[in-house]
Amino acid sequence: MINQRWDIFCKIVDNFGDIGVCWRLARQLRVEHGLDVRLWIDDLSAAQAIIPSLDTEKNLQICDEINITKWDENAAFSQARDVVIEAFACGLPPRYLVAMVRQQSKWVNLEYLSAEDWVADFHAKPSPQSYLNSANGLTRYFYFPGFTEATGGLIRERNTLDRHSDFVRNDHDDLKISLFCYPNAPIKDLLFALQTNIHRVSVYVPESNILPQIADFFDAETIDAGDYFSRDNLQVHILPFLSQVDYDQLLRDCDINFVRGEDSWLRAIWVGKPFIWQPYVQDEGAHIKKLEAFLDLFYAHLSEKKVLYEAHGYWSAGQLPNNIWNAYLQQWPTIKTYTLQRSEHLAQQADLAAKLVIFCNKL
Ligand code: TRH
Repeated sequence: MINQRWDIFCKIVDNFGDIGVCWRLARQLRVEHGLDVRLWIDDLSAAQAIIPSLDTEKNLQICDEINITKWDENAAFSQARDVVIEAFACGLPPRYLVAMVRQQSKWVNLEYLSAEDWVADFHAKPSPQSYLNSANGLTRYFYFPGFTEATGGLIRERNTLDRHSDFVRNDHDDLKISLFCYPNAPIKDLLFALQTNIHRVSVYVPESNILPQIADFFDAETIDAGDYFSRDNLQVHILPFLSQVDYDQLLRDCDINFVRGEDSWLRAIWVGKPFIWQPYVQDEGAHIKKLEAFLDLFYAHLSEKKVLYEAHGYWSAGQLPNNIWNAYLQQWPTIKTYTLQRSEHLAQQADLAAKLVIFCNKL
């Protein structure tokens, strides 16, 4: 397995999830499995938020032992690698497919994470391809991450469950909350509820597209990283967009984490603290099915789970009544104990990178 050469193709569609997942996976394949990984990225400027050392002017470079190649139509597609990971059905360049046929590369499409039941039925299924001619020998495999043994597993590095951190230095006994969500979340409802909380609350907000809502709540004309606002029992700290390592630490330090999409969702699970997840909005309410499937799976063994369904449901629907939030807070100690146990239980399963390497070896 050592020195096997892998390619990962990443198209940044929207937000940071695509590159966030690809970067974590690339690093883990390199560090924990010794693979020679090349990561193709179509939008280096967007990727720089996740890979701060990336030079957006360079088409070829090495960051953290990963070969990064700018993916545009002028790129050299003549050398395909042993294993090719197509992230989130991003579509491979036709000239690269020609090289894959020559190399007889193993081709895996990494899918989005979902806790829905159908995932296990579709995971690892082959789809013979007929590019160039009908029998080119290429087969594209669907690789579905997931929460059960019958799926492709969850991204989790070796040190993920190391819970020590001191990112947020806060001497007070405040309730600490991190806030990362989509702009349609009821951010002002949340801030209003927190303002009237009986204990002090500190909210940490890494820079993202929700800052206008926060500025609006505090009647601020501008808002930037480093700003601090307070009203009654609520303090809000605006942070810069953090490195993944620092973001993970922030999650470890907070008592409640609001997370979104795919990668921050998973990190919130691994830190074992209560969290509220907002799924990425999809057509025809597909994200609500995804949310319900996850709540059913994750809180399966919690008897008092109504409050979790309500808090998540309202958060995704764009309003958060005070009584729902207060009910959630009342349950918080129970949710805290449960989340930690559930996180540790899930971490007993093999992780995605380990399963992916075994899967590709067997192809
Ligand atoms: O940015 P996202 O909304 O990404 C989404 C989802 O992945 C969604 O499933 C996908 O369909 C869509 O993109 C295209 O949320 P996500 O997945 O949590 O990704 C955010 C990444 O940013 C994650 O790797 C954590 C990282 N991050 C930091 O590194 N620093 C920060 O300060 C913050 C807030 C996040």
